[in-house]
Amino acid sequence: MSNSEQVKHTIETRPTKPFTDQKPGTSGLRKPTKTFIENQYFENFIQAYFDDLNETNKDKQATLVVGGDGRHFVREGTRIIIQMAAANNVKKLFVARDGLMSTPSVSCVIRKRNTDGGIVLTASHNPGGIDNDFGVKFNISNGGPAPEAVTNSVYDKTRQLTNIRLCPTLVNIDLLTLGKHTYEIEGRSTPFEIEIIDSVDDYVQLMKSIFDFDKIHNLLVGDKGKFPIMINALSGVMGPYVLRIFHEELKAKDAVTVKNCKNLEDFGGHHPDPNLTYAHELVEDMKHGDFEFGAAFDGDGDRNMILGKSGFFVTPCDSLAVLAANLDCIPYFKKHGVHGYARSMPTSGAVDRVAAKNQKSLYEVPTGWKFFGNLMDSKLISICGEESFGTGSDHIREKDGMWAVLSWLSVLANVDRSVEKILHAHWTTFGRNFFTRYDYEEIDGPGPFAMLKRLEGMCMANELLNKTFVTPYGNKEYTVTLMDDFHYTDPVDGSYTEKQGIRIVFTDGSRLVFRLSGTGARGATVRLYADSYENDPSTYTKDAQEMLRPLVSLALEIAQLKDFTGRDKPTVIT
Ligand code: VG1
Ligand code: CO
Repeated sequence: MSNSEQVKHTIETRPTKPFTDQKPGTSGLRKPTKTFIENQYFENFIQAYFDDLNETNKDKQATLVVGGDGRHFVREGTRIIIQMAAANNVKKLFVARDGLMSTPSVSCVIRKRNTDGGIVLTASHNPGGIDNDFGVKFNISNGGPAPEAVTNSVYDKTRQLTNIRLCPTLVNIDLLTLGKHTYEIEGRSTPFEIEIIDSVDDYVQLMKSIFDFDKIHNLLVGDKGKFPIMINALSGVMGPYVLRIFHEELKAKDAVTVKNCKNLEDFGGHHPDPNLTYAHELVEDMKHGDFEFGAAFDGDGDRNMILGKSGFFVTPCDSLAVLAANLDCIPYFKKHGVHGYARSMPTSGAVDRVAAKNQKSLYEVPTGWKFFGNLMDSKLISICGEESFGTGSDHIREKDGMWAVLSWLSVLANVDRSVEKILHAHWTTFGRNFFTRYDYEEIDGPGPFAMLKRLEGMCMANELLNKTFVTPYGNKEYTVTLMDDFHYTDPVDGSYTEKQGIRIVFTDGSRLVFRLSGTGARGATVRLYADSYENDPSTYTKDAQEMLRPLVSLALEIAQLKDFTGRDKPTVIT
């Protein structure tokens, strides 16, 4: 469908008052949904973004993609962005049908259609609905999350904003029907264009160019017998992607059981976060042993959780390492080669061992996908990941849940049909990094900040260097070889980032990390990460929590966590 109206829309300039708290965190701006809806809070943030875009583009008219994860206010937010884009010199908007597009898919569309960037309306793994969270992420022309230089500049503008611009008469746009529309805007020499695009098409084509779909089809329903799997979309944006890829493209409806593929504005009241706590339904479904493989995604589809038969859990750190070690199972990497690997700082060192064996470079960056972009653009890395259930490659510039699942199925099709056996073989070759993360979520008051402050002071004074601790649990000894506040200089553009987490490294290579979450919308969330390495094969089948108990107990002691936070146990353990 194509339509071109004759009416001229006028631009209205509406006064507003600036907000002081619109600083984007690890991945966009996240706040309670009501905060976004009230007092033009959302409009202000979007206006600051357009102001910044027009300033950096020197008023060259931009083309952008808009999509979201379907949570409450995504569709209305999409309509507001349309009205504001028309009034802010945007040439063209590619709008996802019904406002729905996964974060990786937005990245794909930005790259494929050469746009200047995109806006993703999502608070990702945070719960949705009128009483929960909403969020906005900006992506740049490489398809990746805006780097800090951009988000800081937008933030500066949010604090000075005096008015917003929009075309209030641009209403009743049919977001459900694919097609192009052009609108005449008064005061603009060029018309404003909108194209409603399919949410899934571009992305599916990209996946088909990366993976051997025939081979995955054969794994699922081929001559070696059915390979039943379970996919749970947690009522996020991934439903249509799952149905299209597994049922239509891979023609594997018989083998692929799906759940929660209908997108809900409040994700059914759940956290759309694929981990053992919040994706409990998948864990239960897997326990019976009827499925060889299980996976879940987060609200916006960039995270993934991988389970093997009977719920065998693959930690995201191991998932990254296993994929890094088996990239030759994926046609894309055969064609493009494999540059280096990267992981976020708190992610376990499992992938480092694969890098060492394969003689590839390994980069360690701060938490947040935005730090991988330059490394990929400069062909320094091909694959990267975070302990927070994020895995991806340089096919786009976001982490990609579906890519991770198709990568795993490729490994299962080529190496061994058992996830558990693949992991055991991996540990036999490389040894095993035991890893866990404790989250203490939504703590009120200043305690968490004071705790971090004290740890920062300990770093500055080098207080713990060479100190030996006997752990309160298990009488194990640990000697500190490094304690610092992680900072990072981007090797490509030299940009510098500091205070990215307190890191304590021990002589045996074990590590503890403490940081505050940058994605929460209320209170403060403390994250504690523990990583230790074993190369004694008798330990490989041991329970990670059991193995890490001494290290974790030491962490709690060093940080005096209970005293500062009032919490004696975490809300989530992964
Ligand atoms: C968390 C994760 C981080 C991830 C970020 C965005 O950030 O720890 O690894 O990149 O979420 O993921 P934080 O600051 O809360 O620890 V997503 O899927 O919510 O955009
Ligand atoms: Co996400």
